[in-house]
Amino acid sequence: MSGRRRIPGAMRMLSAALAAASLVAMAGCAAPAPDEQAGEPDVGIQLFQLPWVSIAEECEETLGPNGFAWVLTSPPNEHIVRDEWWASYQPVSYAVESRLGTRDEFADMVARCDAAGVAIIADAVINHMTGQDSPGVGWAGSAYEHYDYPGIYGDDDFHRCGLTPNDDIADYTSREQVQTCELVNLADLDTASDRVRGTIGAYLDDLLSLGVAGFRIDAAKHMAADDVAAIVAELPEGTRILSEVIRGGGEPVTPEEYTGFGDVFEFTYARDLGPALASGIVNDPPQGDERPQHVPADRAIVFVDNHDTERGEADVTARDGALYVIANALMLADDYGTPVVYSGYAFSDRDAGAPADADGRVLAASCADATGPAASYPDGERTCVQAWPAIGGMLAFRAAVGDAPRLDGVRADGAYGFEREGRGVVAVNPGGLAATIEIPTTMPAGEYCDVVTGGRDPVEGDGCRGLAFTVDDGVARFALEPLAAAAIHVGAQS
Ligand code: LAG
Ligand code: CA
Repeated sequence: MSGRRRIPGAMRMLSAALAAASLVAMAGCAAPAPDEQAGEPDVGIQLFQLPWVSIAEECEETLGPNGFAWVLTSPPNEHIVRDEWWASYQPVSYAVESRLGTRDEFADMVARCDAAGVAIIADAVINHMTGQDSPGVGWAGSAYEHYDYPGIYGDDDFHRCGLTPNDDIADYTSREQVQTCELVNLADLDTASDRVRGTIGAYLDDLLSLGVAGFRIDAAKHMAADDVAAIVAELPEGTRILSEVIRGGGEPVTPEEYTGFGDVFEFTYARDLGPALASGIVNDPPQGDERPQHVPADRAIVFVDNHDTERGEADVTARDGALYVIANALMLADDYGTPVVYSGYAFSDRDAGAPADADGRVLAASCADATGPAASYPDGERTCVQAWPAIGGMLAFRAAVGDAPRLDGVRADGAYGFEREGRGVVAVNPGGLAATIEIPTTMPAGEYCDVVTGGRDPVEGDGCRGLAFTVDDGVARFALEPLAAAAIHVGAQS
Protein backbone atom coordinates (compact mmCIF):
# COMPACT_ATOMS: atom_id res chain seq x y z
CA MET A 1 0.00 0.00 0.00
CA SER A 2 1.63 3.15 -1.21
CA GLY A 3 -0.37 5.40 1.06
CA ARG A 4 -1.14 7.67 -1.86
CA ARG A 5 -4.65 8.83 -1.34
CA ARG A 6 -6.85 9.94 -4.15
CA ILE A 7 -8.50 13.25 -4.21
CA PRO A 8 -12.01 12.71 -5.53
CA GLY A 9 -12.05 13.85 -9.14
CA ALA A 10 -14.49 16.55 -9.99
CA MET A 11 -16.90 16.02 -12.80
CA ARG A 12 -17.05 19.33 -14.49
CA MET A 13 -20.51 20.37 -15.42
CA LEU A 14 -20.69 21.86 -18.84
CA SER A 15 -23.59 23.28 -20.77
CA ALA A 16 -24.42 21.72 -24.08
CA ALA A 17 -22.97 24.77 -25.78
CA LEU A 18 -19.56 24.25 -24.24
CA ALA A 19 -19.54 20.49 -24.55
CA ALA A 20 -20.22 20.86 -28.25
CA ALA A 21 -16.79 22.34 -28.84
CA SER A 22 -14.60 19.97 -30.78
CA LEU A 23 -11.65 18.07 -29.38
CA VAL A 24 -10.05 18.16 -32.80
CA ALA A 25 -8.97 21.70 -31.97
CA MET A 26 -6.51 20.56 -29.31
CA ALA A 27 -3.04 21.88 -30.00
CA GLY A 28 0.44 21.64 -28.58
CA CYS A 29 1.00 18.26 -30.18
CA ALA A 30 -0.35 16.29 -33.10
CA ALA A 31 -4.04 15.43 -32.81
CA PRO A 32 -4.35 12.58 -30.32
CA ALA A 33 -6.00 9.38 -31.40
CA PRO A 34 -9.60 9.09 -30.19
CA ASP A 35 -9.40 8.35 -26.51
CA GLU A 36 -12.32 7.63 -24.23
CA GLN A 37 -10.57 9.00 -21.18
CA ALA A 38 -9.82 12.37 -22.74
CA GLY A 39 -11.81 15.28 -21.28
CA GLU A 40 -14.14 17.74 -22.94
CA PRO A 41 -12.76 21.25 -23.32
CA ASP A 42 -13.87 23.37 -20.37
CA VAL A 43 -11.29 26.16 -20.05
CA GLY A 44 -12.30 29.79 -20.52
CA ILE A 45 -10.28 32.91 -21.27
CA GLN A 46 -11.11 36.41 -20.02
CA LEU A 47 -10.22 38.80 -22.85
CA PHE A 48 -10.28 42.05 -20.90
CA GLN A 49 -11.25 45.20 -22.83
CA LEU A 50 -10.66 43.51 -26.17
CA PRO A 51 -12.89 44.75 -29.05
CA TRP A 52 -15.42 42.35 -30.55
CA VAL A 53 -13.67 42.33 -33.95
CA SER A 54 -10.47 41.23 -32.22
CA ILE A 55 -12.18 38.54 -30.13
CA ALA A 56 -13.64 37.11 -33.34
CA GLU A 57 -10.15 36.93 -34.81
CA GLU A 58 -8.75 35.39 -31.61
CA CYS A 59 -11.41 32.67 -31.70
CA GLU A 60 -10.24 31.69 -35.17
CA GLU A 61 -6.51 32.20 -34.76
CA THR A 62 -5.62 31.27 -31.16
CA LEU A 63 -8.58 30.16 -29.04
CA GLY A 64 -10.07 27.43 -31.24
CA PRO A 65 -6.64 25.99 -32.14
CA ASN A 66 -5.49 26.04 -28.50
CA GLY A 67 -8.66 24.34 -27.27
CA PHE A 68 -10.35 27.10 -25.27
CA ALA A 69 -14.05 26.41 -24.77
CA TRP A 70 -15.29 29.89 -23.92
CA VAL A 71 -14.44 33.58 -23.76
CA LEU A 72 -15.47 36.00 -21.02
CA THR A 73 -15.89 39.41 -22.66
CA SER A 74 -15.91 42.84 -21.05
CA PRO A 75 -19.39 44.39 -20.60
CA PRO A 76 -21.17 45.03 -23.94
CA ASN A 77 -23.66 47.65 -22.64
CA GLU A 78 -23.73 51.37 -23.46
CA HIS A 79 -21.63 53.09 -20.79
CA ILE A 80 -20.47 56.49 -19.60
CA VAL A 81 -17.97 58.30 -21.81
CA ARG A 82 -14.62 58.23 -20.06
CA ASP A 83 -11.12 57.00 -20.87
CA GLU A 84 -10.72 54.65 -17.88
CA TRP A 85 -11.40 50.95 -18.47
CA TRP A 86 -14.02 51.01 -15.75
CA ALA A 87 -16.33 53.15 -17.84
CA SER A 88 -17.62 49.73 -19.00
CA TYR A 89 -18.92 49.09 -15.47
CA GLN A 90 -21.21 52.16 -15.46
CA PRO A 91 -24.16 51.28 -17.72
CA VAL A 92 -26.20 54.08 -19.26
CA SER A 93 -28.51 51.81 -21.25
CA TYR A 94 -28.67 48.21 -22.42
CA ALA A 95 -27.95 49.11 -26.03
CA VAL A 96 -25.19 46.76 -27.22
CA GLU A 97 -23.04 49.70 -28.32
CA SER A 98 -19.78 50.40 -26.58
CA ARG A 99 -16.19 51.43 -27.08
CA LEU A 100 -15.53 47.74 -27.68
CA GLY A 101 -17.79 47.63 -30.72
CA THR A 102 -21.22 47.83 -32.27
CA ARG A 103 -24.14 45.46 -31.96
CA ASP A 104 -23.41 44.07 -35.43
CA GLU A 105 -19.78 43.48 -34.49
CA PHE A 106 -20.88 41.73 -31.30
CA ALA A 107 -23.25 39.45 -33.24
CA ASP A 108 -20.56 38.70 -35.82
CA MET A 109 -18.11 37.84 -33.03
CA VAL A 110 -20.52 35.37 -31.44
CA ALA A 111 -21.15 33.65 -34.77
CA ARG A 112 -17.48 33.41 -35.70
CA CYS A 113 -16.47 32.17 -32.25
CA ASP A 114 -19.24 29.61 -32.34
CA ALA A 115 -17.97 28.36 -35.67
CA ALA A 116 -14.52 28.02 -34.08
CA GLY A 117 -15.98 25.97 -31.22
CA VAL A 118 -15.74 28.81 -28.70
CA ALA A 119 -18.76 30.00 -26.68
CA ILE A 120 -19.23 33.61 -25.54
CA ILE A 121 -19.96 34.56 -21.92
CA ALA A 122 -20.88 38.25 -21.60
CA ASP A 123 -20.15 40.32 -18.51
CA ALA A 124 -23.59 41.45 -17.28
CA VAL A 125 -23.53 44.62 -15.15
CA ILE A 126 -26.99 44.49 -13.61
CA ASN A 127 -26.53 45.54 -9.98
CA HIS A 128 -26.24 49.21 -10.79
CA MET A 129 -26.17 51.98 -13.36
CA THR A 130 -23.76 54.94 -13.24
CA GLY A 131 -21.99 56.60 -10.35
CA GLN A 132 -22.12 60.06 -11.92
CA ASP A 133 -23.58 62.87 -9.85
CA SER A 134 -23.95 65.16 -12.87
CA PRO A 135 -26.19 64.49 -15.89
CA GLY A 136 -24.46 63.18 -18.98
CA VAL A 137 -24.78 61.45 -22.33
CA GLY A 138 -23.66 57.86 -22.83
CA TRP A 139 -21.49 56.29 -25.51
CA ALA A 140 -24.45 55.61 -27.83
CA GLY A 141 -26.06 59.01 -27.24
CA SER A 142 -28.49 58.21 -24.42
CA ALA A 143 -29.02 61.08 -21.98
CA TYR A 144 -29.01 60.11 -18.29
CA GLU A 145 -28.91 61.33 -14.71
CA HIS A 146 -27.66 59.45 -11.65
CA TYR A 147 -31.13 58.03 -10.89
CA ASP A 148 -32.84 58.56 -14.24
CA TYR A 149 -32.27 56.57 -17.44
CA PRO A 150 -35.11 57.60 -19.76
CA GLY A 151 -37.03 54.68 -21.19
CA ILE A 152 -35.33 52.19 -18.85
CA TYR A 153 -35.22 53.20 -15.19
CA GLY A 154 -36.53 56.09 -13.12
CA ASP A 155 -36.12 57.22 -9.55
CA ASP A 156 -38.39 54.46 -8.14
CA ASP A 157 -36.23 51.71 -9.59
CA PHE A 158 -33.28 52.40 -7.29
CA HIS A 159 -32.50 51.49 -3.72
CA ARG A 160 -31.68 54.44 -1.55
CA CYS A 161 -30.62 52.45 1.46
CA GLY A 162 -30.66 55.33 3.92
CA LEU A 163 -28.31 53.39 6.16
CA THR A 164 -25.18 55.49 5.64
CA PRO A 165 -24.68 59.24 5.18
CA ASN A 166 -24.17 59.08 1.40
CA ASP A 167 -26.01 55.78 0.81
CA ASP A 168 -22.66 54.11 0.05
CA ILE A 169 -21.75 50.69 1.43
CA ALA A 170 -19.59 51.26 4.50
CA ASP A 171 -19.86 48.03 6.47
CA TYR A 172 -19.37 44.70 4.69
CA THR A 173 -20.59 42.81 7.77
CA SER A 174 -24.05 44.21 7.09
CA ARG A 175 -25.94 42.17 4.49
CA GLU A 176 -28.45 44.98 4.08
CA GLN A 177 -25.74 47.54 3.33
CA VAL A 178 -23.86 45.26 0.94
CA GLN A 179 -27.00 44.53 -1.06
CA THR A 180 -29.06 47.71 -0.91
CA CYS A 181 -26.55 50.53 -0.45
CA GLU A 182 -24.32 51.84 -3.25
CA LEU A 183 -21.06 50.27 -4.34
CA VAL A 184 -18.71 53.26 -4.83
CA ASN A 185 -21.66 55.61 -5.55
CA LEU A 186 -23.08 53.40 -8.33
CA ALA A 187 -26.88 53.89 -8.45
CA ASP A 188 -28.12 50.60 -6.98
CA LEU A 189 -31.00 48.91 -8.80
CA ASP A 190 -33.95 47.64 -6.76
CA THR A 191 -33.51 44.08 -7.95
CA ALA A 192 -36.38 42.94 -5.73
CA SER A 193 -38.81 44.78 -7.99
CA ASP A 194 -40.56 42.86 -10.77
CA ARG A 195 -40.19 45.82 -13.10
CA VAL A 196 -36.42 45.99 -12.63
CA ARG A 197 -36.10 42.21 -12.92
CA GLY A 198 -38.09 42.31 -16.15
CA THR A 199 -35.90 45.05 -17.63
CA ILE A 200 -32.71 43.18 -16.73
CA GLY A 201 -34.22 39.95 -18.07
CA ALA A 202 -35.03 41.63 -21.39
CA TYR A 203 -31.39 42.76 -21.67
CA LEU A 204 -30.08 39.26 -20.99
CA ASP A 205 -32.60 37.79 -23.45
CA ASP A 206 -31.40 40.25 -26.05
CA LEU A 207 -27.79 39.07 -25.59
CA LEU A 208 -28.98 35.45 -25.77
CA SER A 209 -30.73 36.28 -29.05
CA LEU A 210 -27.30 37.30 -30.35
CA GLY A 211 -26.02 33.85 -29.44
CA VAL A 212 -24.21 34.19 -26.14
CA ALA A 213 -24.01 31.03 -24.00
CA GLY A 214 -24.32 32.81 -20.67
CA PHE A 215 -23.24 35.55 -18.33
CA ARG A 216 -20.78 36.63 -15.69
CA ILE A 217 -23.00 38.33 -13.12
CA ASP A 218 -20.99 41.38 -12.10
CA ALA A 219 -21.17 42.36 -8.44
CA ALA A 220 -23.51 39.44 -7.69
CA LYS A 221 -22.68 39.74 -3.99
CA HIS A 222 -24.38 43.13 -4.06
CA MET A 223 -27.69 41.59 -5.11
CA ALA A 224 -29.66 39.21 -2.90
CA ALA A 225 -29.18 35.64 -4.17
CA ASP A 226 -32.98 35.39 -4.38
CA ASP A 227 -33.04 38.38 -6.72
CA VAL A 228 -30.41 36.89 -9.02
CA ALA A 229 -32.19 33.51 -8.86
CA ALA A 230 -35.48 35.13 -9.90
CA ILE A 231 -33.85 36.86 -12.89
CA VAL A 232 -32.01 33.69 -13.94
CA ALA A 233 -35.16 31.55 -13.57
CA GLU A 234 -36.72 33.35 -16.54
CA LEU A 235 -33.79 32.56 -18.85
CA PRO A 236 -33.73 29.51 -21.13
CA GLU A 237 -32.56 26.23 -19.63
CA GLY A 238 -28.82 25.72 -20.07
CA THR A 239 -27.91 29.42 -19.90
CA ARG A 240 -24.55 29.52 -18.10
CA ILE A 241 -24.42 31.76 -15.03
CA LEU A 242 -21.07 32.70 -13.44
CA SER A 243 -21.68 34.82 -10.36
CA GLU A 244 -18.94 37.10 -9.14
CA VAL A 245 -19.17 36.85 -5.36
CA ILE A 246 -15.92 38.00 -3.78
CA ARG A 247 -15.50 35.90 -0.66
CA GLY A 248 -14.76 38.03 2.35
CA GLY A 249 -13.76 36.83 5.80
CA GLY A 250 -16.49 37.48 8.33
CA GLU A 251 -18.95 38.67 5.70
CA PRO A 252 -22.53 37.41 5.90
CA VAL A 253 -23.02 37.15 2.13
CA THR A 254 -21.23 34.02 0.90
CA PRO A 255 -20.53 32.49 -2.53
CA GLU A 256 -22.37 29.35 -1.41
CA GLU A 257 -25.67 31.27 -1.52
CA TYR A 258 -25.27 31.66 -5.29
CA THR A 259 -24.56 28.03 -6.22
CA GLY A 260 -28.23 27.04 -6.55
CA PHE A 261 -28.55 28.52 -10.03
CA GLY A 262 -25.05 28.49 -11.49
CA ASP A 263 -21.31 28.63 -10.91
CA VAL A 264 -19.40 31.15 -8.84
CA PHE A 265 -15.89 32.58 -9.07
CA GLU A 266 -13.98 31.05 -6.16
CA PHE A 267 -11.55 33.74 -5.02
CA THR A 268 -10.02 31.48 -2.37
CA TYR A 269 -8.31 29.44 -5.09
CA ALA A 270 -6.04 32.27 -6.25
CA ARG A 271 -5.59 33.46 -2.68
CA ASP A 272 -4.08 30.05 -1.82
CA LEU A 273 -2.07 29.55 -4.99
CA GLY A 274 -0.53 33.01 -5.39
CA PRO A 275 1.13 33.38 -2.00
CA ALA A 276 2.32 29.76 -2.07
CA LEU A 277 4.12 30.35 -5.34
CA ALA A 278 5.43 33.73 -4.29
CA SER A 279 6.93 32.11 -1.19
CA GLY A 280 8.20 29.14 -3.21
CA ILE A 281 6.40 26.58 -1.05
CA VAL A 282 3.63 24.67 -2.75
CA ASN A 283 1.64 21.99 -0.96
CA ASP A 284 -1.29 19.78 -1.82
CA PRO A 285 -4.58 21.63 -1.52
CA PRO A 286 -6.99 20.56 1.20
CA GLN A 287 -8.61 17.26 0.32
CA GLY A 288 -11.92 16.21 -1.06
CA ASP A 289 -15.26 17.94 -1.19
CA GLU A 290 -14.78 19.54 2.18
CA ARG A 291 -12.20 22.11 1.13
CA PRO A 292 -12.66 24.99 3.53
CA GLN A 293 -13.63 28.30 1.93
CA HIS A 294 -14.20 26.64 -1.44
CA VAL A 295 -17.54 26.01 -3.15
CA PRO A 296 -18.00 22.45 -4.47
CA ALA A 297 -15.70 21.68 -7.40
CA ASP A 298 -18.54 21.44 -9.89
CA ARG A 299 -19.64 24.98 -9.04
CA ALA A 300 -16.26 26.70 -8.94
CA ILE A 301 -14.77 28.98 -11.57
CA VAL A 302 -11.06 29.27 -10.73
CA PHE A 303 -8.51 31.82 -11.91
CA VAL A 304 -4.98 32.98 -11.19
CA ASP A 305 -6.01 36.62 -11.53
CA ASN A 306 -8.68 38.76 -13.16
CA HIS A 307 -8.97 42.41 -14.16
CA ASP A 308 -9.65 43.50 -10.57
CA THR A 309 -7.12 41.32 -8.76
CA GLU A 310 -4.29 42.11 -11.20
CA ARG A 311 -4.86 45.70 -10.09
CA GLY A 312 -5.06 44.70 -6.46
CA GLU A 313 -4.72 41.59 -4.38
CA ALA A 314 -3.14 39.14 -6.85
CA ASP A 315 0.33 37.96 -5.84
CA VAL A 316 1.13 36.50 -9.23
CA THR A 317 0.20 38.21 -12.51
CA ALA A 318 1.47 38.37 -16.11
CA ARG A 319 4.10 40.80 -14.83
CA ASP A 320 5.76 37.80 -13.16
CA GLY A 321 6.34 35.95 -16.44
CA ALA A 322 7.65 32.48 -15.61
CA LEU A 323 5.97 32.35 -12.19
CA TYR A 324 2.67 33.18 -13.89
CA VAL A 325 3.19 30.24 -16.26
CA ILE A 326 3.73 28.02 -13.20
CA ALA A 327 0.52 29.29 -11.59
CA ASN A 328 -1.49 28.68 -14.73
CA ALA A 329 0.10 25.25 -15.21
CA LEU A 330 -0.94 24.16 -11.71
CA MET A 331 -4.46 25.53 -12.18
CA LEU A 332 -4.91 23.87 -15.56
CA ALA A 333 -3.53 20.55 -14.26
CA ASP A 334 -5.87 20.60 -11.26
CA ASP A 335 -9.15 18.70 -10.93
CA TYR A 336 -10.88 21.40 -8.89
CA GLY A 337 -13.18 23.78 -10.71
CA THR A 338 -13.44 25.20 -14.20
CA PRO A 339 -10.44 27.42 -14.98
CA VAL A 340 -10.57 30.80 -16.65
CA VAL A 341 -7.23 32.12 -17.90
CA TYR A 342 -6.79 35.90 -17.91
CA SER A 343 -5.46 38.06 -20.74
CA GLY A 344 -5.25 41.84 -20.44
CA TYR A 345 -2.79 44.63 -21.16
CA ALA A 346 0.15 46.13 -19.31
CA PHE A 347 -0.42 49.27 -17.22
CA SER A 348 1.24 51.36 -14.59
CA ASP A 349 -1.89 53.39 -13.77
CA ARG A 350 -4.62 51.04 -12.47
CA ASP A 351 -7.29 53.21 -14.12
CA ALA A 352 -5.65 53.35 -17.57
CA GLY A 353 -7.97 52.23 -20.34
CA ALA A 354 -6.86 50.01 -23.20
CA PRO A 355 -5.24 51.90 -26.09
CA ALA A 356 -7.98 53.75 -27.99
CA ASP A 357 -8.41 56.04 -30.99
CA ALA A 358 -9.16 59.77 -30.73
CA ASP A 359 -12.90 59.04 -30.40
CA GLY A 360 -12.35 56.61 -27.54
CA ARG A 361 -12.92 53.39 -29.51
CA VAL A 362 -10.61 50.70 -28.18
CA LEU A 363 -8.10 49.73 -30.85
CA ALA A 364 -8.17 46.30 -32.43
CA ALA A 365 -5.30 44.03 -31.41
CA SER A 366 -4.18 40.61 -32.56
CA CYS A 367 -2.35 37.85 -30.73
CA ALA A 368 -2.11 35.64 -33.81
CA ASP A 369 1.68 35.93 -33.95
CA ALA A 370 2.30 36.35 -30.23
CA THR A 371 4.45 34.17 -28.02
CA GLY A 372 5.22 34.66 -24.39
CA PRO A 373 5.71 35.41 -21.65
CA ALA A 374 7.87 38.39 -22.56
CA ALA A 375 10.42 39.75 -20.10
CA SER A 376 8.35 42.92 -19.83
CA TYR A 377 5.43 44.60 -21.54
CA PRO A 378 5.26 48.33 -22.26
CA ASP A 379 2.12 50.06 -21.00
CA GLY A 380 -0.88 49.29 -23.18
CA GLU A 381 0.63 46.20 -24.78
CA ARG A 382 -1.59 43.12 -24.76
CA THR A 383 -0.16 40.18 -22.81
CA CYS A 384 -1.75 37.67 -25.25
CA VAL A 385 -1.70 34.90 -22.63
CA GLN A 386 -4.08 32.84 -24.78
CA ALA A 387 -1.30 32.48 -27.35
CA TRP A 388 1.54 31.51 -25.02
CA PRO A 389 2.82 28.06 -26.07
CA ALA A 390 2.91 26.92 -22.44
CA ILE A 391 -0.80 27.70 -22.02
CA GLY A 392 -1.74 25.84 -25.20
CA GLY A 393 0.35 22.90 -24.02
CA MET A 394 -1.42 22.83 -20.65
CA LEU A 395 -4.82 22.89 -22.34
CA ALA A 396 -3.71 19.82 -24.29
CA PHE A 397 -2.56 18.23 -20.99
CA ARG A 398 -5.94 18.96 -19.41
CA ALA A 399 -7.76 17.43 -22.36
CA ALA A 400 -5.55 14.34 -22.21
CA VAL A 401 -5.96 13.71 -18.47
CA GLY A 402 -9.73 14.16 -18.52
CA ASP A 403 -11.27 13.07 -15.24
CA ALA A 404 -8.27 11.05 -14.02
CA PRO A 405 -7.93 11.55 -10.24
CA ARG A 406 -5.35 13.95 -8.87
CA LEU A 407 -2.99 11.98 -6.66
CA ASP A 408 -0.92 13.11 -3.71
CA GLY A 409 1.76 15.60 -4.58
CA VAL A 410 5.52 15.22 -4.12
CA ARG A 411 7.95 17.87 -2.90
CA ALA A 412 11.70 17.78 -3.48
CA ASP A 413 14.39 20.45 -3.68
CA GLY A 414 11.71 23.14 -3.53
CA ALA A 415 10.00 21.62 -6.57
CA TYR A 416 6.47 20.23 -6.43
CA GLY A 417 4.40 18.05 -8.70
CA PHE A 418 1.56 15.56 -8.91
CA GLU A 419 0.08 12.92 -11.17
CA ARG A 420 -3.33 12.78 -12.78
CA GLU A 421 -3.55 9.07 -12.39
CA GLY A 422 -2.08 7.17 -15.29
CA ARG A 423 -2.63 10.06 -17.71
CA GLY A 424 -0.19 12.87 -16.99
CA VAL A 425 2.27 14.42 -14.54
CA VAL A 426 2.97 18.08 -13.85
CA ALA A 427 6.02 19.45 -12.01
CA VAL A 428 6.95 23.01 -11.10
CA ASN A 429 9.98 24.71 -9.62
CA PRO A 430 8.95 28.09 -8.19
CA GLY A 431 12.35 28.63 -6.58
CA GLY A 432 15.55 30.25 -7.73
CA LEU A 433 17.71 27.12 -7.82
CA ALA A 434 17.64 24.21 -10.25
CA ALA A 435 15.78 21.22 -8.83
CA THR A 436 15.24 17.56 -9.55
CA ILE A 437 12.02 15.83 -8.64
CA GLU A 438 10.78 12.25 -9.06
CA ILE A 439 7.06 11.64 -9.10
CA PRO A 440 5.58 8.13 -8.94
CA THR A 441 3.28 7.43 -11.88
CA THR A 442 1.43 4.61 -13.55
CA MET A 443 1.99 6.17 -16.98
CA PRO A 444 3.65 3.76 -19.43
CA ALA A 445 7.44 3.89 -19.42
CA GLY A 446 8.92 5.97 -22.22
CA GLU A 447 10.07 9.39 -23.25
CA TYR A 448 7.51 12.17 -23.27
CA CYS A 449 7.51 15.66 -24.76
CA ASP A 450 7.14 18.46 -22.23
CA VAL A 451 4.03 20.34 -23.32
CA VAL A 452 5.08 23.52 -21.48
CA THR A 453 8.09 23.99 -23.78
CA GLY A 454 6.46 22.93 -27.04
CA GLY A 455 5.14 19.37 -26.92
CA ARG A 456 5.52 16.97 -29.76
CA ASP A 457 6.64 18.31 -33.10
CA PRO A 458 3.66 18.26 -35.48
CA VAL A 459 5.91 16.85 -38.18
CA GLU A 460 5.65 13.09 -37.72
CA GLY A 461 8.84 11.49 -36.42
CA ASP A 462 10.51 14.76 -35.47
CA GLY A 463 10.32 14.22 -31.73
CA CYS A 464 9.79 17.11 -29.32
CA ARG A 465 9.93 20.85 -30.03
CA GLY A 466 11.15 21.52 -26.49
CA LEU A 467 12.26 19.42 -23.56
CA ALA A 468 11.63 15.73 -23.03
CA PHE A 469 11.30 13.80 -19.76
CA THR A 470 11.26 10.08 -19.10
CA VAL A 471 9.03 7.73 -17.20
CA ASP A 472 10.90 4.68 -16.02
CA ASP A 473 10.21 2.07 -13.33
CA GLY A 474 7.02 3.84 -12.36
CA VAL A 475 8.69 7.19 -11.81
CA ALA A 476 8.59 10.42 -13.85
CA ARG A 477 11.90 12.29 -13.51
CA PHE A 478 12.14 16.03 -14.01
CA ALA A 479 15.26 18.18 -13.93
CA LEU A 480 13.90 21.70 -13.68
CA GLU A 481 15.57 25.06 -14.18
CA PRO A 482 14.68 27.80 -11.70
CA LEU A 483 11.13 29.11 -12.27
CA ALA A 484 10.23 26.29 -14.64
CA ALA A 485 7.08 24.27 -15.15
CA ALA A 486 6.91 20.96 -17.01
CA ALA A 487 4.10 18.60 -17.90
CA ILE A 488 3.88 15.29 -19.72
CA HIS A 489 0.81 13.34 -20.74
CA VAL A 490 -0.08 10.07 -22.45
CA GLY A 491 -0.97 11.85 -25.70
CA ALA A 492 2.53 13.24 -26.27
CA GLN A 493 5.23 10.57 -26.25
CA SER A 494 8.33 11.61 -28.18
C1 LAG B 1 -17.07 44.56 -10.19
N1 LAG B 1 -17.38 43.42 -9.74
O1 LAG B 1 -18.18 43.24 -8.74
C2 LAG B 1 -16.09 44.72 -11.28
O2 LAG B 1 -15.35 43.52 -11.47
C3 LAG B 1 -15.22 45.89 -10.92
O3 LAG B 1 -14.19 46.03 -11.87
C4 LAG B 1 -16.09 47.14 -10.85
O4 LAG B 1 -15.34 48.27 -10.39
C5 LAG B 1 -17.23 46.96 -9.83
N2 LAG B 1 -17.66 45.63 -9.62
C6 LAG B 1 -18.43 47.76 -10.30
O5 LAG B 1 -19.02 47.15 -11.43
C7 LAG B 1 -14.77 49.07 -11.41
C8 LAG B 1 -13.56 49.82 -10.87
C9 LAG B 1 -13.96 50.95 -9.94
C10 LAG B 1 -14.94 51.86 -10.65
C11 LAG B 1 -16.17 51.00 -10.99
C12 LAG B 1 -17.25 51.80 -11.72
O6 LAG B 1 -12.70 48.92 -10.16
O7 LAG B 1 -12.78 51.72 -9.65
O8 LAG B 1 -15.31 52.93 -9.81
O9 LAG B 1 -15.76 49.96 -11.90
O10 LAG B 1 -16.77 52.32 -12.92
C13 LAG B 1 -15.05 54.22 -10.35
C14 LAG B 1 -14.16 55.04 -9.44
C15 LAG B 1 -14.90 55.30 -8.11
C16 LAG B 1 -16.21 56.03 -8.37
C17 LAG B 1 -17.04 55.15 -9.31
C18 LAG B 1 -18.35 55.82 -9.68
O11 LAG B 1 -12.96 54.34 -9.19
O12 LAG B 1 -14.06 56.14 -7.27
O13 LAG B 1 -16.93 56.21 -7.15
O14 LAG B 1 -16.31 54.93 -10.53
O15 LAG B 1 -18.15 56.96 -10.49
CA1 CA C 1 -27.47 46.06 -4.91
